[in-house]
Amino acid sequence: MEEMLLLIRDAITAGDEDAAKKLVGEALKAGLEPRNIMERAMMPAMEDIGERFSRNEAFIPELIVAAAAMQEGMQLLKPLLTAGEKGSGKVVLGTVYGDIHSIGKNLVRMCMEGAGFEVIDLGEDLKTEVFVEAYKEYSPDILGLSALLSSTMQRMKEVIDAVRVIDPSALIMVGGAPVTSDYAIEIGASGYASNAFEAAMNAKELIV
Ligand code: B12
Repeated sequence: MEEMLLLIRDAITAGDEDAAKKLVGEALKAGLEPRNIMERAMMPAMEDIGERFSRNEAFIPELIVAAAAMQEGMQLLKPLLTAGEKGSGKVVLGTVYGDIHSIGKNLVRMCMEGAGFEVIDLGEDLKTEVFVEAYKEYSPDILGLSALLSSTMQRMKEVIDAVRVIDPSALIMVGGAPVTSDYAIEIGASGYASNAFEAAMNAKELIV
């Protein structure tokens, strides 16, 4: 089992989409839990490649192929993660302006759907006005903002302030690698989570 997780991790870091898909399929057949595969093989792979990138040992093309291999593996987990109960509430989700990182946000969507939320995924690189318009249009129970860059995470405060003008009690959750719970409190967010599974749990707690 441990070896299988290591192979998945290596396939993703190497950006081998076919191997990633095949190995995730095999791991599921062997009875490994989707959450285990995600937390112990796929996410560590992205951390590895990110660290190598920081040390100038990996470059953008490697990040791109690793991300593609990760998405390929996620496709197999999606039906399992999203096959949950229904009727928890409505979530509007998106990545803030200037930020095109989508993997974490997509994972949050899957886990929230698995927890029974209807999720409207607005996509990535969204201007503050897009969040405000979507909030008016969908009246979600929760608005979720994702940011992966220390430069773009500051946009989250801008979105929170703009949405609170139209709804002072709006429930807004924030997340993404550079975001901390202290930062979430500082910018006035209603909730935070460091991973997608926790995001779904915290979302449920927020709306009870
Ligand atoms: C893959 C990747 C890319 C891919 C993205 C592909 C895609 N479709 O997403 C590409 C190649 C496009 C990319 C580009 C860039 N990247 Co990049 N990238 C990464 C990498 C390696 C992995 C990110 C990832 O997918 N992680 C896996 C997911 C599962 O984790 P996650 O995103 O953190 O999400 C989890 C939680 O944070 C949380 N969460 C996320 N969102 C939300 C939202 C809510 C509401 C909640 C509650 C929770 C939550 O739940 C998620 C699931 O568990 C990271 C390194 C790293 N360790 O993060 C660098 C990293 C984020 N990138 C970085 C940089 C610098 C860039 C570039 C500027 C590089 C460049 N010079 O062009 C560009 C910027 C592009 C842009 N404008 O956005 C830096 C950021 C440094 C910083 N602090 O600002 C990092 C940290 C790499 C590094 N170590 O230097 N990148």
